[in-house]
Amino acid sequence: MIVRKLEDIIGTENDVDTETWNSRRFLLKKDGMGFSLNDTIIKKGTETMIWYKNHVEAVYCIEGEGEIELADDGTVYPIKAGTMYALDGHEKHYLRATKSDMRMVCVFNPPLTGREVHDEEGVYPLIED
Ligand code: 9YT
Repeated sequence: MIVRKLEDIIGTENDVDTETWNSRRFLLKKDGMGFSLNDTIIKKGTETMIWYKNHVEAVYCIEGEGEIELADDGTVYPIKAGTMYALDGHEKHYLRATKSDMRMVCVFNPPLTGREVHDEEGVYPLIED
């Protein structure tokens, strides 16, 4: 069994901070669960272009407000605490924290391996053994 606390992750190598988001990585590939689990803050007033070509991701908002816009057709879905979205089709999108920081619980399959950050296309690399 694995037990971890956010307070023990903050400030470590599993706390990945960028200009637009801060991801605290609870579970990674090395934990052997088949998925990764992060507690992520999307910073207020930011927009992040994301395109998980190599992963599916489920995102559950537990604090804050914002929106997700699909790049393909411009559909915008509002997000607030209690909203979940799942990128089951590798949708390219823009994630915006409009009114406040948003706090999201993020699950990736295949699992993230460590300190992934988006490349210029919004992609995380697929790291295989
Ligand atoms: C919701 C989302 O995809 N945010 C970007 C960061 C990512 N969730 C991560 O690496 O935790």
